[in-house]
Amino acid sequence: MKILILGIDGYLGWPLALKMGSKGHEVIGIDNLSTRKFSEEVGSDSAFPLPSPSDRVKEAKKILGINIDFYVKDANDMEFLKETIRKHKPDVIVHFAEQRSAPYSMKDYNHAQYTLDNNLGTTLKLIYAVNEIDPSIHILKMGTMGEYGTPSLDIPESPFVEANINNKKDKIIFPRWGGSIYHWSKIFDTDLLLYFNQIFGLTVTDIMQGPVYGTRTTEITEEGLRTRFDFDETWGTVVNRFCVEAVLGLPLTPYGKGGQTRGFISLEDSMEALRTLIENPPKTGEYRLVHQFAEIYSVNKIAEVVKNAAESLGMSTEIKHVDNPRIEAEEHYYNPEIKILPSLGFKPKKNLKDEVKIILEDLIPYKSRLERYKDSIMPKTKWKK
Ligand code: USQ
Repeated sequence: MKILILGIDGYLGWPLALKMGSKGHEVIGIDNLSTRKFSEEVGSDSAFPLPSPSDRVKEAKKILGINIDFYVKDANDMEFLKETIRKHKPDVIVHFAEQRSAPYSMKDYNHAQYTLDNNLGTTLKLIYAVNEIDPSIHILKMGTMGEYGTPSLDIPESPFVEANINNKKDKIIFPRWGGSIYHWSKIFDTDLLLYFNQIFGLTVTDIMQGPVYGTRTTEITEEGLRTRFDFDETWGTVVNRFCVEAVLGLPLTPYGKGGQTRGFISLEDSMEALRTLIENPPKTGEYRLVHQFAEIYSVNKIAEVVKNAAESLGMSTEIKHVDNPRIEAEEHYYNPEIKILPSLGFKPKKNLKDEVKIILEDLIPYKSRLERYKDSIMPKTKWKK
């Protein structure tokens, strides 16, 4: 298959390029390198130094023998996007080219506005470009489990539910309630995809994924192939952040009560799930919503797992609850359905406990590099000023 990845330079984009290339698929990618720039903006950097795009491509060729076409361009540039689709004629376009941080989107008006402009702008351009050039191209879009918020209802793996209001029945969209402007941008993306699936008959997989953790995939076998790894308060996600806190001897920081519960997935399992969805597309003209996570944990449980793993490696670690900078439920019901990936034969192979140990071992040699960015770790971005 020919796969075009929008956002190929990111935490998920790069390992997906390596995975799909290693499986014999043709990989083309676009990235404007914005996450590199934004991480610098908040005084941080990837835990592992990142090669330049051209060096990444060379390493992939040298170590894995794969060819990747990497364009340092903006997927939010309609003319370039159309030119690339026309030139390469992909079977599937993976859309990761979005600002993916909740705290970044909540810093101030400018960051909120950028998040909405960039994320919705790119999705809308992709929809119109695909419709104009070849509406049968499969759009595989990264959404988030955070589109639902934390309702006191089971979360069905389907965009629609049957509602009964005043004895009248109709199909309605299952309620969503984002926990940040970033999460709202993904809700609006879903609305656009649902609408244009009905109008243009586009073929769409809309993935609701939980937070991803980890440093490794089957293909990341050498330093030159590593993907970025963020840990600062803006770009780092909870498991990866706790691992860096442990390595630096800082307390682990559950926000508030720490009962916030999410569906987590390792980097390797996320890549395998994506491969499964790419290789098993929906029927032409179908909109398919997929839940993508492996294990459900609370933030408190994650802190405990990281503490135990760090102690088994000889580090002394404490857990210190800090004031929650976000506005979110700190204790809640959480029961999302998951049936589509298992029905396609996908089974997660990794678990949090084992992976956390590997993350810690991978980070230890970079301790002095991490020290340089220590000031970016404690939460500063408050939802309500
Ligand atoms: N949290 C802590 N302590 C920390 C960091 C986070 O308690 O030091 C808590 C947060 O308050 C939140 C939970 O951990 O309740 C998850 O936060 P996170 O920063 O790991 O993840 P989030 O901001 O929700 O966003 C991340 C990715 C995003 C993806 C989302 C999936 O950045 O791109 O869409 O995970 S989900 O969480 O299911 O919406």
